[in-house]
Amino acid sequence: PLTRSFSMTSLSGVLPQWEEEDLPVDQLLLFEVAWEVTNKVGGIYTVIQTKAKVTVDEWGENYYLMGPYLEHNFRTQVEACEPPHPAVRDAMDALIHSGCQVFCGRWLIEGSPCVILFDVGSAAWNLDRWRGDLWESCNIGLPDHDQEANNALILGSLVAWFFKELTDRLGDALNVVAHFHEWQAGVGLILARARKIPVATVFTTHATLLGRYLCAGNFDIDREAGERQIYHLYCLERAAVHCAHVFTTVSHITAVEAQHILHRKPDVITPNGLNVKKFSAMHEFQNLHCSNKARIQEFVRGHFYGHLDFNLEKTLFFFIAGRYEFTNKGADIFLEALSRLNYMLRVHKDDVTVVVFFIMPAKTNNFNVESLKGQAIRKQLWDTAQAVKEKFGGKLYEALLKGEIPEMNSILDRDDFTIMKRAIYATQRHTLPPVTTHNMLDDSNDPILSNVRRIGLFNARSDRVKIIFHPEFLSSTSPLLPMDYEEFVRGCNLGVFPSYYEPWGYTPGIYVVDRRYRSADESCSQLTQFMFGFCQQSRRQRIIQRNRTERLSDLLDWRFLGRFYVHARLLALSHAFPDKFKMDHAAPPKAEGFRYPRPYSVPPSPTASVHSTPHHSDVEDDDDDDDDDHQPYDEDEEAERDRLNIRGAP
Ligand code: G6P
Ligand code: 1S3
Repeated sequence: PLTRSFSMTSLSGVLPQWEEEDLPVDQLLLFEVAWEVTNKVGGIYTVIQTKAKVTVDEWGENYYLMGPYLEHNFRTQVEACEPPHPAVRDAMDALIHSGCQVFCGRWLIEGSPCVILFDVGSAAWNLDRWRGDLWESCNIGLPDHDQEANNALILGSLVAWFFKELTDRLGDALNVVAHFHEWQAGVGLILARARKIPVATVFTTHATLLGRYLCAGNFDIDREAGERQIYHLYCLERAAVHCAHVFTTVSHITAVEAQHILHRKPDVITPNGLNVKKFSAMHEFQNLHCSNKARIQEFVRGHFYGHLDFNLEKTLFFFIAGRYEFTNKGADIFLEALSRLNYMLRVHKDDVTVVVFFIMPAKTNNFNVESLKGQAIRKQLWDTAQAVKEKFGGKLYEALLKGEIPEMNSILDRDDFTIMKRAIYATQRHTLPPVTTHNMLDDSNDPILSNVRRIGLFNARSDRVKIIFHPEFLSSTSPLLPMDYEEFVRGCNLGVFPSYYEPWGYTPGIYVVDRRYRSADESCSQLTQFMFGFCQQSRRQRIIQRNRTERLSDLLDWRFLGRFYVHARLLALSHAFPDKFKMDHAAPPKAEGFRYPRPYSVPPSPTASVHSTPHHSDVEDDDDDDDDDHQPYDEDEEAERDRLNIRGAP
């Protein structure tokens, strides 16, 4: 038998060391199943997409992701190919020969993992039969009208069928680990277990259904689920949790919630990581901030055409992004705090302007004309400026060749002035710059727009806080704001995530708004103070804060956090195939001993910066000489330090 053992030691000042034997991946196939594979809906997409690289590094061609086939996603994100493993190909073919559409390809992300995608629509004719199968196996009945539940059933039935075909072909040659994320993928797990298909199963819940609905309080969970008409979904979720060999959640707080709501204590906590890109010097990502901010500024120039009476050099970009759950994600208190911030900035006659982006997908009917027109006008002004510059430059050059300094007033003729005047006239507008970039399908009931109307933040000239609601996830191919989310985040100054319900926030917590022991109003005041304080920082102080934030990124690196997944898989194997896989120490690895890392390349920050919360000094600075918070701040040195910062040599 193969015996795996884990032990952890933590060394002061470094990541915990974890000695482990590698899994015998050549004797295994790993499948991860999720509704968000190649399909961005919320945070699970980020988990799966960023984790792919470390998982492929470990598992190579024996790793597959599975999810729904959506034509647009496949066309834009996947390169079709044959599955590398013959048994996987044969299992896929078995489904295809029975009339189902199954696709395989390389997902074009870092690591290029193989994906197997199931066309749910092509198998919908089986729905009645599969509803019956589900009832037979676990007495969960799904109502006809619930499209989401039916899609989950079809995907799950296809996945379980696939595993049956696969394991029949593999025999004892290879063992299969199947990791399912969230209830939408859970049906596959329930059916696989009910049919005694020999796969080791892991189920991860990223957020419980009822948690999303309820957020807090004591309640009768069955009654609540029934009243909200999600009882059947709750049953699917709970069944998947209890069928899994190993159950995991993404944070301790969600583990507590799962214990109460789903009645199983998670075996392992699998915190979410990121595929952290290491920079050899601080100025690299500072420069990235600068170049990406310039792209956001370009967009803002177009969006606010005719109203650009604010100084873009003194404009800060804030954002909130994620699944459109207005209250859970804290968009409600964010808007309220922005309204208060607007008032404070106006009263203090501050010359700072804050442009705030809400990136939350809602139902839309494409971009609106006014937003597209703004970018077209900006482009026209740019082209005009370039044309005049060319002409001016050409004439100047000719004159200099003749040894003359031309008469500057006559170097451009009347036509040039006409072209420029017409370009300026085109920037006249009789409406305020739009709050939303798209045509909303339900404009009047949309929670963000309704609240914007209530607080009156309509992008008026006098407002110091401007709002842009982009109700679609960002994409580098957008004709409006062609940027990836990662680039956009880099270009912004502050992300604001004041969630009320959040199993795992992908943010390092520079300011922490307390939402647990305070009223919504108190949290809102706290958030307003944080944002107002941020607006009062100098550029230099923001640069220091960015340096510090970047240092925290090691906390979220999959190279460290991926180990919890390794542990969960091994635990599942030891439960499913106890004769073959044994674990010496069943205790999961701990993250104790993690210290905020301080790369050698980081010089002591020379300048004062505003404290973040919680105060970092206990944790970060106790044995380091970076006592910059206590240094006097010298405004005169700021420009020079900026210059040095660009060169990366302070
Ligand atoms: C980076 C660049 C600096 C730039 C600064 C702007 O640090 O290296 O050249 O001045 O970003 O920061 P801000 O917080 O004003 O966007
Ligand atoms: C959930 O997705 P969400 O954005 O709806 O899962 C994410 C990944 O585990 C998690 O980060 C987030 O808190 C949850 O909310």
